[in-house]
Amino acid sequence: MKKLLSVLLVALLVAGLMTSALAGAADGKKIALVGKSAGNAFFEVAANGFKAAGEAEGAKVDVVYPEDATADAQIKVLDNLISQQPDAICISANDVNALQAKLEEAMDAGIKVSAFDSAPNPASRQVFINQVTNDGVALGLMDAVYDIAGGEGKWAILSATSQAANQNAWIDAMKALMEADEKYAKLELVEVAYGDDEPQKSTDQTQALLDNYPDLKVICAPTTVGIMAAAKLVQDTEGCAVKVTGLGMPSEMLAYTGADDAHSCPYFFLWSMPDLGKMAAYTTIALINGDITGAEGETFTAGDLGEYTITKADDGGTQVILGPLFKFDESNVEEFAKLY
Ligand code: RAM
Repeated sequence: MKKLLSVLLVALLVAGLMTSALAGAADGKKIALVGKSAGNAFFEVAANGFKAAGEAEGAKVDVVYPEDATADAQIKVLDNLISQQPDAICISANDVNALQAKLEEAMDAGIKVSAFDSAPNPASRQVFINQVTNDGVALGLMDAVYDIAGGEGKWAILSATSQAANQNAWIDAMKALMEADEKYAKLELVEVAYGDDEPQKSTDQTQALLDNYPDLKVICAPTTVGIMAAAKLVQDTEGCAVKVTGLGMPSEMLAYTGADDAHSCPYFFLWSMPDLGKMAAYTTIALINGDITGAEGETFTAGDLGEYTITKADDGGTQVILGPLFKFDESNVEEFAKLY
């Protein structure tokens, strides 16, 4: 009897282990996550969230970075990935159109393709995981520039690369807002500079803006690499009255954020980084499992983030929107810096 009981117990245990091992929605699936460039903490944090969610569902997640923040370097990465036949590729695009042939090749080979953070054109993807609507980002940044500049004066943008799909979409939306709303009429955008999401180039471009426009009031950097470089240079430049805002990581902006003269950045924005990675993972898994195809109107459950509906994106493709823009200032930057 005792023996029978222990055999039964072992059998139950094995069955239990087997079901828990098989319980993931992505058991045995291979997913490749492709960032814009290596060495950018933004992608490392996003990848951690993606990996944790993907692996909890049983997937094997490979995080791959191109040599630099260009489409060519991403094409090399994609070539290599396609030959490995993962179940899905989720990519942050360095260019809107240049990846199309490669991503179509991937989809033709049966690989599901999603994009996060920076969207390649609609033909290049099945669905885009968008952190915040383009208009939401643009309005947040424009109002910050307006507020910090006191409603008038010269301001400049320090962007990532000139081809970056996400930054270009946000900058276009900011320009459209300036045209559409009289409120911004006294703000003069003097230049859009490109730091290529490289710290040194971003610092050099900031220095050039300071040199070329002595009466510049605000630099808006819609890139975490750019804002950190600009905020540091401005803060380290004695007597410099320029203020910096844009999109940043709290951990990278902690030293520069404050309302007083000693700090170069009164406030800046981003979104929930852990949730972005998680959301991208769940959306990609939903594609793999056929729960969604990426068509407008489809719904799916993104783990504990809840239910999401796929909507039409500004570019005519489809997207899922994560949520609102978060504002970080001296009241909360320290707390969020512990997270990302
Ligand atoms: C940089 C990258 C990324 C962008 C953030 C805000 O890290 O360019 O694509 O979303 O900034």
